[in-house]
Amino acid sequence: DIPKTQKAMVIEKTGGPVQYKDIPVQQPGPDEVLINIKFSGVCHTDLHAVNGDWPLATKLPLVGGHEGAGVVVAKGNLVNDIEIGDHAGVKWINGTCLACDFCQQSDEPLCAKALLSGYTVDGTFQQYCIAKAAHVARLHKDIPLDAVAPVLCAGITVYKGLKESGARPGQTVAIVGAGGGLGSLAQQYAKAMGLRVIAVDTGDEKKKMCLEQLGSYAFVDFATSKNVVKEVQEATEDGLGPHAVILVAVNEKPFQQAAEYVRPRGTVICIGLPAGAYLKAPVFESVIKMVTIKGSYVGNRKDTAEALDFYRRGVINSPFKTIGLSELQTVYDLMHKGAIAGRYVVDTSK
Ligand code: 8ID
Ligand code: ZN
Repeated sequence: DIPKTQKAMVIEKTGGPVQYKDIPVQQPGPDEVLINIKFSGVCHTDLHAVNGDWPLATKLPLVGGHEGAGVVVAKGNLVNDIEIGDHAGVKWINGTCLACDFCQQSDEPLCAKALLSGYTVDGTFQQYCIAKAAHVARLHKDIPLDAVAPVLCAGITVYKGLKESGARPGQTVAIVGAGGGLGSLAQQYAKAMGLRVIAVDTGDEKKKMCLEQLGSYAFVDFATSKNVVKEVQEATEDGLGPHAVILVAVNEKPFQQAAEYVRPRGTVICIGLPAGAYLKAPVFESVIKMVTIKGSYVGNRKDTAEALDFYRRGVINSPFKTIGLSELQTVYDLMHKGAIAGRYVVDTSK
């Protein structure tokens, strides 16, 4: 039975606070499903949304969250390829037009009419969330709903970023921001894809996690290193630098360093979205090293299915901690301080 009201974390205005509230459960439209969210990951994007960090307004009031895993409990009359009782995931791309130039070429994240979960439409920090059936992630019933939640944004995004980098098995990739949510999953995906990983982040807890749990062979501490560029290059076998750099830090500095330490012919993939940040690279080195610098934005439906398939095969084991939905602010406070190794997942029943 679907209740009339539910628990949710809501912000009334940009800047917060985020409040635990009873709000109505919505009905899905003809092409939508209603999902009983059991667990949701907390992405730094959710904190950017609260803080109004980006030049794109959120809806208000807003229910954030876009890494939600749960069970389909209702569907519109046009939905015939997902059933009530199926397990499903709500991701950042809540829906797209499916008809524009970009959607036709499976670049759905580039659709001008894309609905964004927990940003332009209400997201997964509630017990019942709506998404377009076409975009809902299909989850096998043997997948645990808590552990898979972070895959629904962090996993898809870093998997796509690694593909966009063009790095091939045996090559080396630097993951910058390795100790956070995206970074920890990036190490696991990179390893599963046959890449060798240099982790860049700070602190002993993250260092230990990267080297002992996530499979990186080197760790560069950006806060204590005297020369990050040199250290990253020296961590590669021939000293020429990593073939690819995946930037998932929430800080402008590494976006201005990566082109310096990436290998000639190498690729810098920008994923992190620090407020007001600019890319900067020396023209001389970028030219004579033939460096590629590009952005990568979540993933399409196929990337989603592929990233989930890696997870289901048991090759993605990234640490997460679970906390009640009502304690979301605690997660934001830790995240703001850079004090989270891995990902937090909220349990919507608490
Ligand atoms: O599609 C996309 N492009 C996409 C998808 C999802 C998330 C982009 N994002 C963006 C988020 O909005 C956010 O800006 O990716 C960024 C990272 O999200 P996250 O992994 O959820 O954030 P986190 O868990 O807070 O991890 C950030 C890590 O960066 C480290 C921190 O120590 C933390 O571990 N870091 C920082 I801050 N400065 C660093 C530096 N100079 C650094 N690591 C290395 N060098
Ligand atoms: Zn996210």
